[in-house]
Amino acid sequence: MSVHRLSDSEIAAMLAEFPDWILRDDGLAIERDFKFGDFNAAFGFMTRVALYADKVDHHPEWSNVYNRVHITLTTHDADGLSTRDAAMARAIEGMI
Ligand code: H2B
Repeated sequence: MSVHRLSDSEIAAMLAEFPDWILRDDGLAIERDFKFGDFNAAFGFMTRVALYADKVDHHPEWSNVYNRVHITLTTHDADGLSTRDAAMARAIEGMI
């Protein structure tokens, strides 16, 4: 399934909406680090994101070390960023 890839100005607008997310050096993904009080809180957050991601069929690339979670959002079907990443970032911001 091919998905529209965001233009540079659309990416700039997305970054303005989500100031805690940074554009990866290659411009193909956005990333954010999260820090929680402990592993339980971090994994609870990951569980909420995982259930949502499965429902909307858009999946984060992520890693977890104890109370830290690193999330990378990109759209494989667009070979870069799409509105699906903006929607996922928006949803994630509401799950912290
Ligand atoms: N997740 C992400 N991050 N990008 C995609 O392009 C994508 C996905 N595509 N999850 C979905 C699944 C696709 O592979 C399935 C077949 O709908």
